[in-house]
Amino acid sequence: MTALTQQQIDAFWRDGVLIMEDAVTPEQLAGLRRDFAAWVAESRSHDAAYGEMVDGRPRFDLEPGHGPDHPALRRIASPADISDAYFDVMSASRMTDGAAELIGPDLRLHHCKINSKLPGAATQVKWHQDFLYDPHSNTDLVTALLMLDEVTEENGPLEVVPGSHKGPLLSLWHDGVFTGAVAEDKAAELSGEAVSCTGPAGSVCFMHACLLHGSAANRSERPRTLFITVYAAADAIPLTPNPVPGRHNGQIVRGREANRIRTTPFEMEVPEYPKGASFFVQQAGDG
Ligand SMILES: O=C(O)CCC(=O)C(=O)O
Repeated sequence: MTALTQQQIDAFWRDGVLIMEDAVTPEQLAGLRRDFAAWVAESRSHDAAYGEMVDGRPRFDLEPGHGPDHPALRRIASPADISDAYFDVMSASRMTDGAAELIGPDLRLHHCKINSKLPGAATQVKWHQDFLYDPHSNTDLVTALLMLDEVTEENGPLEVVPGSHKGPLLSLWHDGVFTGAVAEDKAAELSGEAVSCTGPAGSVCFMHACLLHGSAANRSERPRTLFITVYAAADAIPLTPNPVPGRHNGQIVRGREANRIRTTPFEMEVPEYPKGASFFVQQAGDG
């Protein structure tokens, strides 16, 4: 049995976005929520970003105003590195099946993270398209935003502009400065066209990498936690270093490796060259 109907697949390619309920089993959802609750509890004893990713940068990011009585854990990088529950859902869930049906059959993990908006959290995400953060040799990338809590209009849902994945890509640079977001006049225009992606806990929102999206602050008393996994078709070659390093990044999670040599800049395995060997091809007559 497939995870998605042909109608859902067509809707994804038409709108650039699709919500699928029951993307994980109740046991998988409980495992994700259990580990997240433990990380929130642990964050109470920290007053600055902590933990360590594979490149040495902190894994756990705290929002300004975080404290022991008011935990504001904002982001966890590559949770699949430190939790079997997250690794399992990223690699072997109905969510993984759905992603493979959209851009597979051969599917690779690009990166994963948790974005959390605890009650009252001020965090907003400005309008952008993921492809400009994760450019590849083709656009067969899908961001899967799995809802660990019910997502409503009030707790800071993802907002998208359906159809915007068909282009253009809007620059994140303004007056020579990288702002990470589209221009402010454009953002105001997009807010008028936006649709919220809401759903019960356990739903996933599949979003095309070129879709314009953002999200507002959590105005409610209820948390909004998303487990976000970016999947790429196996033949999409990353053109820039991975922004969220992780030890499973680049791993094939469905199907098989594309028939090419991997050259992901930050994860490239450097072969051992025989002594005296050079990267440069010797010209005839060079010696
Ligand atoms: O956490 C959110 O609401 C937005 C996530 C997002 O923009 C992204 O993953 O690119």
